[in-house]
Amino acid sequence: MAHNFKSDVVVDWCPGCGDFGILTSITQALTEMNLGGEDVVAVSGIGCSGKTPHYLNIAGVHTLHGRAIPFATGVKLANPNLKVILPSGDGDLLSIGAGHFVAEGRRNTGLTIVLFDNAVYGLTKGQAAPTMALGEKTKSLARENIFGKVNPIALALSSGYSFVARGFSFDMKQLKGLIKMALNHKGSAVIDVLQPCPTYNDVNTMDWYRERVYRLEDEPSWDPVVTKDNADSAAMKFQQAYQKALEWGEKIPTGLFYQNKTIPSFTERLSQFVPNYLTNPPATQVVFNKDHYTVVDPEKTFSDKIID
Ligand SMILES: Cc1ncc(C[n+]2csc(CCOP(=O)(O)OP(=O)(O)O)c2C)c(N)n1
Ligand code: SF4
Repeated sequence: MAHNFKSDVVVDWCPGCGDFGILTSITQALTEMNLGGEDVVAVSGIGCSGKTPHYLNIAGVHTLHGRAIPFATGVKLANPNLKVILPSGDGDLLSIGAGHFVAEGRRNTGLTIVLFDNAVYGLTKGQAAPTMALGEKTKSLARENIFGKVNPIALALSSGYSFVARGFSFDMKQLKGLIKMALNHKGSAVIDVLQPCPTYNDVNTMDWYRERVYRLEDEPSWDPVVTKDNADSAAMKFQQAYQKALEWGEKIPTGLFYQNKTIPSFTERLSQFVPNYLTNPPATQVVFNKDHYTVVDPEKTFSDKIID
């Protein structure tokens, strides 16, 4: 029977939370891709969203607040054959983890970041997250938000991510498709997922989003993918994506904003300097024999670096 990726852990999110749609989209995407439990690792930070690895029947790490990206980078570099997915919050990835978020765009390691964007810090009772608009007043704030808003799509594009998309947690068909595309993309991917937090955010509700979101793929001329054959158009496609990133209000675009298939991934760049790295990565090497003695020989590994 195909792996369905659902764990037995009881899900304790509030009724109506957008997290449910994201979790279902992830499990459906992994199932339809015919992956096994040993092919994927989930890494999250702390938050309601950060609980997602517990609800997936795969290896996962619920790591520190803001540190999902560095942890996931280690997993991917140790074994580039793994698909590494980061289901984590807007606070986690864009506030305390913002420096790592930018660095990951520059590296293009091959992570699939699923950004749970509810505009609040859900787990700590609804403070304004970096994606909340300036002047917004939710029921969990004593006064209107006095911070400016980070635009996750514009930030991801400017940081160099080679796959940038937006989903909506109540459009699981589109979201599932975007997750599959992101997991098949060799560089790093960000999917900003708009999701209601009915407990603390009474402004950006399910209906608020439903009235505004539209799919980019429904626009006949929309073509956001840069391939070797059309590499010259990369700048034009980037600008078109950036313009769409600024569209927010009466109409909010969802779908694939930009994908550049011509940028080498970090693991490919590393392999130029480390022979056999991609075919024999560190996490798949035999490190001890049947008697449990180490077979690692540092002198052999580093022989060319040893100064007599
Ligand atoms: C270093 C550190 N600072 C602060 C916290 C407290 N904290 C826990 S979760 C959280 C915010 C979670 O918000 P978000 O990432 O948006 O996830 P959500 O709960 O909305 O899914 C904060 C500030 C912490 N655990 N560790
Ligand atoms: S607090 Fe908000 S984000 Fe957290 S589980 Fe409840 S509805 Fe979802």
